[in-house]
Amino acid sequence: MSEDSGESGGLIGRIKEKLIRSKQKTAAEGRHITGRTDSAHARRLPPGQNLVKKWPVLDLGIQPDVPKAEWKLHVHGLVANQVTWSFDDFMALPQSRFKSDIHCVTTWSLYDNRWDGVSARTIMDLVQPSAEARHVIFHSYDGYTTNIRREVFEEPDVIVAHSWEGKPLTREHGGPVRAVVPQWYFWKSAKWLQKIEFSDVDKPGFWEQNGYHNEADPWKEERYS
Ligand SMILES: Nc1nc2c(c(=O)[nH]1)N[C@H]1C(S)=C(S)[C@@H](COP(=O)(O)O)O[C@H]1N2
Ligand SMILES: [Mo]
Repeated sequence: MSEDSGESGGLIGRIKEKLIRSKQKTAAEGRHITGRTDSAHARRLPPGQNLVKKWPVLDLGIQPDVPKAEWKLHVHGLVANQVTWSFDDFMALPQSRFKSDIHCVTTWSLYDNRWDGVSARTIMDLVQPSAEARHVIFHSYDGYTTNIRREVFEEPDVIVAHSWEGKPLTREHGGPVRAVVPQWYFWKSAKWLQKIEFSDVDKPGFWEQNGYHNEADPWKEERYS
């Protein structure tokens, strides 16, 4: 049989299959949908995620109670200016307000979270990490750790937050202060933040050592390693 015989295994059959696949892809991406909400949704909700309206709580079973008067944030490692901020010091730093979506690896997403705090860029300006500091490690009061690359920390919407929706972060959600890394799955957003370490070597954190991906891009579904 010649290639272009038209039977399903032939050239035309394969072209048809290719066309169908490309149509399915277009449909999945919602490219030709004129209803704006649907296509916006397709671009906003990463694969495998489901929208929730209420914010779930996830932790390792410990929710450390750190009173604001005792809370301190230590920024250290490969930086020109190592700092330790009390809660009052932290509140006196230049403040930022960002709105972002949460995507948790357990498949829930929550849109439009308004965060107040100090942006990662402000922190970098103050502590001046050295060029060799390619990695940022968060250390928390419950012993939790998580790691991101410096470029991820440098994204303009990364914030060390003390408030959510205009109210102080509750203890269950990581108050007094937590990290928020909106572009990554939410396990990278350390609650009850105690230390930010700038390092020349990567240090996989709690979940990264326990089967999660070292990166956490929800658009690439970097869930488990
Ligand atoms: N310190 C600390 N930070 C943490 C965790 C934790 O157990 N301890 N859990 C992570 C995980 S897996 C998720 S999904 C989010 C959950 O944040 P939430 O409870 O505010 O929704 O926090 C992340 N940050
Ligand atoms: Mo999670």
